[in-house]
Amino acid sequence: MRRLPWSLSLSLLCMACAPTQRQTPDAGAPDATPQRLAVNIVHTYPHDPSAFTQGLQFHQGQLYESTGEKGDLRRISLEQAAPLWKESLPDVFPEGLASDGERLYQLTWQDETLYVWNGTPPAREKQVSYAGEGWGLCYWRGQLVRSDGTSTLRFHDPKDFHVKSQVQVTLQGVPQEMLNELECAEDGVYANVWHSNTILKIDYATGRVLAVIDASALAQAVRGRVHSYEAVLNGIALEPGTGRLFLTGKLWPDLFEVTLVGPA
Ligand code: DDQ
Ligand code: CA
Repeated sequence: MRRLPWSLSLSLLCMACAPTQRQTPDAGAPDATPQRLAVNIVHTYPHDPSAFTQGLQFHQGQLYESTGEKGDLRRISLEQAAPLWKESLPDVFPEGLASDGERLYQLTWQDETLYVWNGTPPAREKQVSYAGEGWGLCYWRGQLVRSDGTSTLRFHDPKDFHVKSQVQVTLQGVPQEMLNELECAEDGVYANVWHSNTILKIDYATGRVLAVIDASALAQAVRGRVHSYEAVLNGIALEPGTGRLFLTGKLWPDLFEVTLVGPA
């Protein structure tokens, strides 16, 4: 049997593995103007001011947090700042956190390792390696959505974490970078923009920004009580069933329940 040239066999192999770059179907057409929203604080709850929040996620009726730097996975509550349970991950820098209802998935920043947790309390089931940085993570319709600090969102298969497709996030045609913590909602994915008070709501299919949310009221509320340049808005969790929206920040003493409101 004649062997295929090396480069051809490689490209045939990779037809199955290369992620699909989604194209905006009507690229070139002017984007619809995104909604402009702001946050309204409904309740203020305690948050551990030493928690370098990288992921906030409801899982099986409980609230979990992934903390970075010398990080951990922890179960938290609205009643007290101290975690109810935690397991340290001393050798990595943990990042985004997602739940598929059964398992928790936790990214790491530059360690190229995904931790998969299972059971109550969560126990480490396996580690999967991936290429690139890990910033935010959320789960939507059988896929894990990952941000990595660029304007690209990648859609991973939860089984082996291979990238199935990707989309570029744009606001009226302009790529939006520094997308950090994510939260998957039915009608779009919320993303914190690192070192800003802005949360974007993004269309899964086209990457277009549907809404620009001004969360500066939260930074205002913690002003004078945070003491690090890195103490920025990060942490978005939607409570399944109630739809309550919770936001916090790295090293922030408060965790907020908010509603989104239109411009005054
Ligand atoms: N990332 O979350 C944007 C992905 C990474 C943030 C790293 C921030 C610097 C870490 C230094 C810790 C100082 C408190
Ligand atoms: Ca989240």
